[in-house]
Formats: sequence, structure tokens, C-alpha cells
Amino acid sequence: MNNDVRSRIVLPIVIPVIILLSIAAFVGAMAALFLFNTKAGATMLAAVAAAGILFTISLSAAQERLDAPRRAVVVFAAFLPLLAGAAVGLGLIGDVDDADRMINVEPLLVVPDGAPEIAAENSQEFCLGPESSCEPIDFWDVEPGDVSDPVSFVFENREVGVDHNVQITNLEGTRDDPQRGSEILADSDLVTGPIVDVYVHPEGLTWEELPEEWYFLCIVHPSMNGVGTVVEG
Ligand SMILES: [Cu+2]
Repeated sequence: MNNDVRSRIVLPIVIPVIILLSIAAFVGAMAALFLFNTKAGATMLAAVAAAGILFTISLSAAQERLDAPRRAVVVFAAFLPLLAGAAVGLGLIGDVDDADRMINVEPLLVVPDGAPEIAAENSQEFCLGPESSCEPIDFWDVEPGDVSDPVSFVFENREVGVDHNVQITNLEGTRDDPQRGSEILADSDLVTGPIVDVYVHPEGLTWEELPEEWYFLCIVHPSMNGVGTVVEG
């Protein structure tokens, strides 16, 4: 390849790509440094990295041309703290506990597609539907995205300043005279309205593992109750 081709065709492509990759590496290193680190570690490493970068800039600005040792110092000062921070963040060095680095060992709760919605607008009954036309329910026919999804729902507590939750138990009694069972199958947090609370069964109990009919209630207002069934879509 002659020099002309190199400077006209290759370099205009290669140099921007190298610059882009460097930017990506820099942002990634910074992200790892800040996100997956202890508070003290992130602060310290960020300060050292910033100092290194400042030092590098001042050193390069003061010199017309950097000789080899100075260049090594520049690279060392600018990149080492960043690399060290990223390595700590990624768990390569330092042996910092995952929890301390604030890495979620467990993935964040993922709400399955098609998780059913249920709402409360008063303390008498649950209802289904949008605000102002929410239909009170005694029976909750749940149509989950997939019956093998974990039991999950989006609970909208629309009553200002009032606590509600949704608990699911086995069903005692009959469909027309339902009673709360002793076995708690799902239990969402007690939340003060107005709020939208998402529940996903923490152990992954699935819809198809529920009994055919089950009981649901609000633990604060036992009159808010009903019988639920899963219907396949
Ligand atoms: Cu309630």
C-alpha cells in the first residue's frame, strides 16, 4: 500500500474509529468506576483519575514535544487510575464484595409482559379499569401474558393517603361465599396512594402453579376481596 492510499483512504476511516473506540472505552471505564464501586472507592479513584488527567494536560501543554520518559509518565498518570477504577468496578482487582460495589447480584425485577392490572379507588373493593370508570370486582379473571410467568401484577392505589395492598391466598369456602385461606401465595407491599406498585413473586411462583381458584384481598381492608382465576388468553 503506498503512502498516498494510506493517507487518503485508510487513515480517514481508521482514525475516527480509533477515536470512537477510545471515547467508548473512556466512558465505559468511567461508568464502571462510578457505578460499580464503593462510595469511598469511587470518590477516591475519580479524584485520582481527574488529577491524573489534569497533570497530563498540564505536562503536555508545557512541552513542545514529549520525550519518551515524560510520555510514559503521561500515560501512567492519565490512564492508570482510570484502568484501576474500571478493574475494581468490574471485580478484577480489589476483591470488593459485589453488594458493596452495588452490583445487583440478582437481576432487577423484570415485570412480565401482560402482567394484569388491578386498582383501588376506595377502601370497599378493588376495581379494574381506568380512573373514573373503574369497575368494582368480586371476581378477578386474570389473563397473564403467559401462564408460566411468575405471579405478577401492577397495582394502582389511587386513594390519596390510604394504604392498600394485594394479597393472594388459597380459597376457603365457595366462590359465592369466599373466605381467606391460610396459605399466602402472593403478598404485595402495603403502599400509600396515589402510587403504582409493581409486584413480581419473589420466588417465581407461576400463575399455573396457583390453585384453580384463589382468594385475593387487601390486608388492611378485608372487605376488599374476591375470587381470582387464571384464564388463558
Ligand atoms: Cu385496602
